Amino acid sequence: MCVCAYIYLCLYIDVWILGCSFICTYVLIYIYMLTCIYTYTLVGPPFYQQFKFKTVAIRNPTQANMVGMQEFRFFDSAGIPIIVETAMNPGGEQPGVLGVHTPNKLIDGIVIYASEVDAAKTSKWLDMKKSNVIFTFASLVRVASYEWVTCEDLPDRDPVSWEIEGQVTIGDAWTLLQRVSNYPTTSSRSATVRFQIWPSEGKYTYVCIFM
Ligand SMILES: [Ca+2]
Repeated sequence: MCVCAYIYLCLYIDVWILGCSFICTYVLIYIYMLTCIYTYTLVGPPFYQQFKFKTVAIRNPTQANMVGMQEFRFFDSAGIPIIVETAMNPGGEQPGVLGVHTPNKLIDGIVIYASEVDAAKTSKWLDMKKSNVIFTFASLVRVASYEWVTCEDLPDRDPVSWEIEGQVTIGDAWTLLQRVSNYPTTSSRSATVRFQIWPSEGKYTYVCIFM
């Protein structure tokens, strides 16, 4: 019900039927606004259990034959990290020693900085096939934003175009949530790149107050 219609209804009931004062009307309007705020704060990111990161393009494919990132993180509307259960890379092909640059390195919380590069300590995902990374959560989650961390070396491998898709339950169809094209990914090493895929819930509360 719109605000004007609601106010008119309150006036009609209070004044012409119940004989109440206008104060009663104001109380009802206040209750209505509280209800409205409550309703809007329920609005938020939809639920998904899996997310897919699809590499569309890397910075310099003529100089690099693979994509790479050090970390990938998801956050709720309050900016609180949401723990990923697994990160898989179906069809991917990692270079070098088997098992070193697997997709689980994206969610281990380890970032190696350029100043402390040690091949034995690196914890990054590399993929010569540039195939999709599937992030799975233990249950349905509401993701509002995500971020990833560039590798400690070779900016040519950084993603500059990608897509994020969500899946409600494993086996369902994927829903495209965000398409990023020709993003000016920083050339800084071990740098964090963050993106919002759902507006903050605070925005909805703000709109409601001015109704
Ligand atoms: Ca890592």
